[in-house]
Amino acid sequence: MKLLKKMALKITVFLSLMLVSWRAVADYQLNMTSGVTPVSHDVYLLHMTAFYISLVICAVVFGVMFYAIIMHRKSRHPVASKFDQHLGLEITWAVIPLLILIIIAIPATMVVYRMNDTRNSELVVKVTGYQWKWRYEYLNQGISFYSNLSTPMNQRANLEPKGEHYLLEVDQPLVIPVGEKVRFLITANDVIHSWWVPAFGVKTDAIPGFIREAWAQVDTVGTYRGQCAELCGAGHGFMPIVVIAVSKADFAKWVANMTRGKVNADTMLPNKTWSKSELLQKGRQTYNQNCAGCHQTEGKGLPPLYPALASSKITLGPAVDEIQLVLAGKSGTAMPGFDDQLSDDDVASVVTYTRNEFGNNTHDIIQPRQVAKIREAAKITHQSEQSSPEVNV
Ligand SMILES: [Cu+2]
Repeated sequence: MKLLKKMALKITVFLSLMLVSWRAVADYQLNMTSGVTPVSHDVYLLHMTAFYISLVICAVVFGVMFYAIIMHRKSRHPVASKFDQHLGLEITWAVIPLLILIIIAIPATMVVYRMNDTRNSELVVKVTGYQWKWRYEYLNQGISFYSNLSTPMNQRANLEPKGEHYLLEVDQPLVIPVGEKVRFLITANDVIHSWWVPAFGVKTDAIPGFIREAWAQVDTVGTYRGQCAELCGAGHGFMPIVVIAVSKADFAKWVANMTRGKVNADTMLPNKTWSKSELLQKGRQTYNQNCAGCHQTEGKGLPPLYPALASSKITLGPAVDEIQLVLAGKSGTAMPGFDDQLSDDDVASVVTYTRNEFGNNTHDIIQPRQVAKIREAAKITHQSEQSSPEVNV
């Protein structure tokens, strides 16, 4: 009686634990989602078809196996039959898998074909992977921008609680209209990255020197998140993708705003004189987005690969040298040139920041127009270098 009671208690505890954990499990989804584009729906259907075929194979194979184990056990069949070389059986078990493979291969080929069919697209976006950010260029609208991780440094350093979209949020998301076929031209500037948005069924390697294509036609307005899916260096986990799908009318408004914003930025900002605190504030932001991945938040770097900026020859030496280094990079090292990634005010603020932070108290203030001058001078030198062979001829 005591034993029975003990057993009943154990079973009750086990069942209630199962109930609790089942609730926890219900929050997770094991299967793929069907996504929001024709390609992702196709991929999902293909996946489910292959899954059900596997289930049937599994049931048949295990059925035959257990039948043999039970019906031909030693107590029932002490002497095994000794036949071999059954031609009909050999042919059957070679042909059946072949047929199954063909049955799966036909829809799979059709899906791969459809995935790569980028004809008749209404919008073309070039996607370029950088260490560690994405650049989006709307080829016919003249819009181009970089999309940087926007999760605050304090969350990354475990000094603040992590937000809902930790490491899956950016300062400027890609915006596309719903119901239009958007063609993506995917490439990279430095190493191999991979542009992966699960809800679109798109995961395409971004390879320097190659342009690879993908497309999406989103049915539903919403925000879709993805990540770089190719191990691309120390900041691989810090280059998320955020795509916002909006109605066609909202997209037209967004394009108009972006184009207007660009005109303002190009014409207004270089004339402005920035205060030191403005520069430091913007500089901190620019630094955390572009530099902290290698040189670290505290400017200590990760020597010898990523040098420290605290009390370094660069941040304490002439400001012109530092600006030139930021713009042009340093060949043979991991330092890329930021000439086409950072605006004049970005460079001015980040250089001001690095020369006044990390114990580098140079009191230097760099204005965007100084950067513009250095940039212009570098362009002229570059052009004359390029044109000199023609002069010699
Ligand atoms: Cu990457």
